[in-house]
Amino acid sequence: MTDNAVNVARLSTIQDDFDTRLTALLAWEGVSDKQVAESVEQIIDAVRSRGDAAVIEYTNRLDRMQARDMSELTLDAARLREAYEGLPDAQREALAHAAERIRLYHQRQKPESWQYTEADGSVLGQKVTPLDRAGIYVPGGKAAYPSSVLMNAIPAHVAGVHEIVMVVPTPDGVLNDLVLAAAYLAGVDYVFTVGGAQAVAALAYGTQSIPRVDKVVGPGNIYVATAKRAVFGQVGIDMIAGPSEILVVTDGETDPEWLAMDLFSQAEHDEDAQAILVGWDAAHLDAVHAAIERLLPTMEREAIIRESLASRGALIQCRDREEALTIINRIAPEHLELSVGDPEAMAEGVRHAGAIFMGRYTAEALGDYCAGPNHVLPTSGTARFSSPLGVYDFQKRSSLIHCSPEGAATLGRTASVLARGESLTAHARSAENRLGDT
Ligand code: HSO
Ligand code: ZN
Repeated sequence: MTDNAVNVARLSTIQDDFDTRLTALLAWEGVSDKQVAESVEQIIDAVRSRGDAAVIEYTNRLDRMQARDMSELTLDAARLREAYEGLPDAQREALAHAAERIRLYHQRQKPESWQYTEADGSVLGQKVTPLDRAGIYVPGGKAAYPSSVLMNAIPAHVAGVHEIVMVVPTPDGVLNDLVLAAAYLAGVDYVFTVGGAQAVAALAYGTQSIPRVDKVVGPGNIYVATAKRAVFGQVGIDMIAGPSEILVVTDGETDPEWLAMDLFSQAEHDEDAQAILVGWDAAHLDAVHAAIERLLPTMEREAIIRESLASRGALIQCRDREEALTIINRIAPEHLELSVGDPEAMAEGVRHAGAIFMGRYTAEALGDYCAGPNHVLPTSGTARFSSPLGVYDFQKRSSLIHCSPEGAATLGRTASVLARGESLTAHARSAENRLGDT
């Protein structure tokens, strides 16, 4: 190997220490920095007690701005439309195409209210209601993704959320027109150019200018993630996302260069991103490894990809597709690419994955932008118990109970016995009042 050789772990399931090595590779420290937690706490307290003034101070200091009041940190609907209309045609059309597909997909997710009537005329049901207000955090700087604006705001809009408030830091006052255009397309109502823990605190508690929301969603750096965790309970949050991940399964028949680039596509997000390939054809894994070596020097984000592959990447050789399935379910990846000839058959065995990309033509990158499904997905193995961001995250359910006189009598007898068993006499008598003559 030359000095420049790509360092990516080669594992095989026949190694005695395979399990230990896989566990080490998957280990990920969540948000747990004491100093960060302390300064976030301070920021939240300041915003709670001093509102706009504290938001302006932190924004001026941390984002090098000179705002005197919140109006200078507020963008109106006209500014968003202007950003959209000013885009080069190709970008405007691509953004609109993506938004349209994401909207169509999410419309299918809309859960309906339901109810049923029992024999005695009592009615039971469930009523679905959108949140009044949702807050969407959009990172600035290197992770400013217009596609993420669409993925966060469109489900909220489809859910029927009354007001969508977006916050986005603009260090040095630099606005990203693609982000603003995406906000326009997605139906965002207000945009404030603030970020960090101060923006999350403002959304959670409200200030004189920033309306208090019911749920805060969207990715962010460690300060944002820590702040979201801290305000959880005061408001809802979507999730605390870890670095992006992809697990690609190959049957040995996909072009090795396609697979190398699919791995790069997640690795280029950041040094902590995780790209893993699993296959049962050893010669093919060698071919992908060679393709990685060949293509990496051509990548703009070569250094990030190189570091991501070296620290968290792997090419895993397994015995057969059964064993590949065991590995998939063990990892519970954010993105799973089944680059095989019969993805439907294989997908039947997949129990844990944020999103499943089926077949050789379905590059994960298509899902990141415009296939339609959401790209906000459970990471770090949390696909074991959670799901992609969706319309249901912006709605909640209320139970409905409407007793007929007969129903009140039947239920009253049962409730009375149970209430007396709990020594709660008012409960019992409240139920007994409605027993009627029956
Ligand atoms: N793969 C990222 C989303 C993204 N990719 C945005 C490109 N832009 C997390 O799912
Ligand atoms: Zn991506």
